[in-house]
Amino acid sequence: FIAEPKTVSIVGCPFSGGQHRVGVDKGPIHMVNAGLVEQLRGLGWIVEFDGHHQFEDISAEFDPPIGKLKNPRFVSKVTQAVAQVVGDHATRGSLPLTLGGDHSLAMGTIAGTLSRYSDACVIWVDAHADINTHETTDSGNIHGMPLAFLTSLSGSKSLGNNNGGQPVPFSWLDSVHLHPSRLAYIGLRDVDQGEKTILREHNIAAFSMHEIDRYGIGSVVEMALDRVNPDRSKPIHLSFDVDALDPSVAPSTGTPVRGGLTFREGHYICERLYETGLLVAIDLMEVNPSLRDAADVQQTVAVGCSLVRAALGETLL
Ligand code: HAR
Ligand code: MN
Ligand code: MN
Ligand code: MN
Repeated sequence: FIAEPKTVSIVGCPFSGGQHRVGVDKGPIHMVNAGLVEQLRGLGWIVEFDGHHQFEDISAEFDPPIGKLKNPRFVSKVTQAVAQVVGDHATRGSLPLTLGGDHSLAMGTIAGTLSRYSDACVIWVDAHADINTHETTDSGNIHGMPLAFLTSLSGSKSLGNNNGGQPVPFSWLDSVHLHPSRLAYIGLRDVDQGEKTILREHNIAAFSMHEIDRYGIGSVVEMALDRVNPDRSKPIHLSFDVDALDPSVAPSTGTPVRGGLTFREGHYICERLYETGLLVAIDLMEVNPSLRDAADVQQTVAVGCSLVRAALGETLL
């Protein structure tokens, strides 16, 4: 789907409004400063990067919670802008690579992908399922909810219709719908009770660390593709939360969970998806350079860059 010579467009998203820890907005800056642009050029890509996005802030004073949802207007506005940018890059035949920032951004990136490729499927690599609805969320942090909005389990209608004459947050997503049969998870190990019910009721393809232990990562990636892309013909959006990796591999992230993917398992997923020739968009999310010491930050940023290179064709031989 991506035209030759291949162009990748980096969408740097210094955004942290979908959760409460400061610092995750600095992730994209660190990854670019680590030399990501040059590294991707070294793989033969034409790399477009014209600076990180500047998001117009909506301060908390003007963005009180709606139900349990925190910063709903801010997250909605930012993700809508991201959807536009990602959709524009995809429409021009370039591959959008979005660097986060917190995972609520995926509402924007996946909506953008779907605007160009309506039959796209999503491979979501994460310790978490990020499919809490406005009702099931405990934290109210929207980075735990993007897939509920994308699959229309939550939406503007579930938030009521009173926003002081302004559009209700997320009404821009009303027309967007990712069918649950187009979503596959790899790496899950911290799934909330309400999310487990959703995964079961919607028969969503979910491969946890248990399945990886049992079948190995090679089989699991094929099993995931068999569910969402059986004849290997549909465009693929890869949304990679760096906390899918074990904290010993990627320590500097907001919600680390032990028992995660090894360095190789994470890279294998990226390498195999590149190899399909079907990748049309990539997200690399939740790198937070503020949480740990300099060595841990450097390690996490480096592994983030390395995952992106693997997804864009870097091979071992
Ligand atoms: N499930 C929890 C919640 O809804 C935590 C999930 C958010 N953590 C992430 N997302 N990093 O992948 O708040
Ligand atoms: Mn996530
Ligand atoms: Mn996560
Ligand atoms: Mn919808």
